[in-house]
Amino acid sequence: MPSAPRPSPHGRPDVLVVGAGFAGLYLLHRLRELGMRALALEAGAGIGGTWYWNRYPGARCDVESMDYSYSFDPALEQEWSWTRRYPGQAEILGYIEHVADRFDLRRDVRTRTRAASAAWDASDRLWRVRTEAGDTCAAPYLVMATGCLSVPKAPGVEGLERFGGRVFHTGRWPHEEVSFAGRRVAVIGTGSSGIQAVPVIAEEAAEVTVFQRTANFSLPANDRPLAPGEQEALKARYREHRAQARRSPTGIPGPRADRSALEVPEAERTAAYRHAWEHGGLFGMLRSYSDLTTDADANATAADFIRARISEAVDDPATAEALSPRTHPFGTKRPCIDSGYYTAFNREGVRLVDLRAEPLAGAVPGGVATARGEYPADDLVLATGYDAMTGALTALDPHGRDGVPLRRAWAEGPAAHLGVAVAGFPNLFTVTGPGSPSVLSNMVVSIEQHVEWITDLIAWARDRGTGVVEAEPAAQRWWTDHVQEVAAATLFPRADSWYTGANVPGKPRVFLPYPGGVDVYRDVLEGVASSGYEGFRLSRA
Ligand code: NA7
Repeated sequence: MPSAPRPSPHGRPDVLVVGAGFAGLYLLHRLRELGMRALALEAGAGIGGTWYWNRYPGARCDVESMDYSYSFDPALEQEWSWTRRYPGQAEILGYIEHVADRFDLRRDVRTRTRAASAAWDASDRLWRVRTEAGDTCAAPYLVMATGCLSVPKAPGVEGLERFGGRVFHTGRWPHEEVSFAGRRVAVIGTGSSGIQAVPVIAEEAAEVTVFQRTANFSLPANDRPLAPGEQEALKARYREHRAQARRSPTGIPGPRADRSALEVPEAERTAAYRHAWEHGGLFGMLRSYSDLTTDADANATAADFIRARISEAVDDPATAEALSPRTHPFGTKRPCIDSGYYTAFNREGVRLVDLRAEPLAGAVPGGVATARGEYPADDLVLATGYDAMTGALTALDPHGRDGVPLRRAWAEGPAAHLGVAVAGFPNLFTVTGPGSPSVLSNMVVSIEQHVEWITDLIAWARDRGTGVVEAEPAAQRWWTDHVQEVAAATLFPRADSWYTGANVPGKPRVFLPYPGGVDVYRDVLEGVASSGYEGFRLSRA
């Protein structure tokens, strides 16, 4: 029996990590603790992942700062201070950089290094990764910490090369200050990025024209500076709060609704929605009743409430109606939280173009054209979204056992056992991969869980036989079917969303995240680990 891989005396890492955001950095820390050498390859010129790239005006997390942070080190969470209820991009990036320095992680990160291809070498039991610059590196284990929303989808806007003005993608925003003073700005896309950016751009620009294909549900963020004493009070019970987060459905502690929206009198229901609207952020409203994501009639009560608030906020009734979502149930496309989105349309110079009434023709010299005419613009902001959850994995397209590429294995849709490993791809792991709660949860909670679980599995495999571990096809089928069954019992499949791959032409339509809840999922993963990793097999190569 060949022996298990051990740390190479020549400096070869035990684990190659792709990505140095929240997931990649914690992997480096955890692997070091387990006595393994790890190297992270990071395409960006700096660390931070999502929060390195997304510098668009108004970029802010939709999970509260004291929840959207690492919990693995009690001293870290006590010494760091947040300034606002919802952290902005710069503050989150500053936090990530602090963590990297505090735990001396940068020495194991190679920035400006994009992994271009990866292949499993069965004879040496190594993943061989080639970078875009042509270097190669190898390690027994490869962990994809590439994020769920990191590869912009092709914008699908004709004629960009003819536009002639400045073109920005929200997810690839320049590092230098971008001024819109006195300029006419066209924004295409009304997901979170567009909805966060529009009010901030509108404060500065001469004109903003927002091109909306699908009206989206957006709730007030109710963002504010943290009040004196508020942070200290939570820090005093932070451990308990973190434990509750891990055992909650979304990774954010909070009350669990146990009543149907249809069970309560209308006045009581409206009061509950109003409370959530005025205080709650994204999850407050979704948590008001137990059946908002499973019962269309219950959902309609929340959707009606939000549409009524849009009518109140927007002066022009035709604009208010165009902004009112009617194509999908509330929550089935990622709802947004905003700071002044709807009221931005009351400003002079801000207008909405409803692409359902006048389809987009594309960019033209000096503007954007629809079926009805041309709208002049100096700058074009593409807030058109991502090839979510699988984009970064299929972009690298690792070749597994017998040289089978991941894209071929996933031709009918992604299949990943428990969202962490893929049958036929030994020693390859995905942090917050398809089939895990990921984007339906507080990402940091889910990232920490995956990093801990995956590194434990690697350590377990390393100490046994050849050190090669792989998901079993039957177990993977069971889990992938289970994810789809759970999704089918919800309203999620009723929307054309990036949760289902519907935003990328040609992408197989499969519900990508696991909607069963962080708490349920944690029980499953703990059960698998304590059974000696049932559903995984150790193999010769
Ligand atoms: P999203 O949520 O995918 O939003 C993209 C938006 O861009 C959405 O409104 C799309 O309309 C629109 N879009 C995309 N392509 C086009 C074209 N070709 N023409 C017109 N409109 C288009 O991405 P975000 O970056 O806003 O947010 C991503 C996530 O990051 C967010 O949910 C948070 O979790 C954080 P559609 O709805 O497809 O009709």
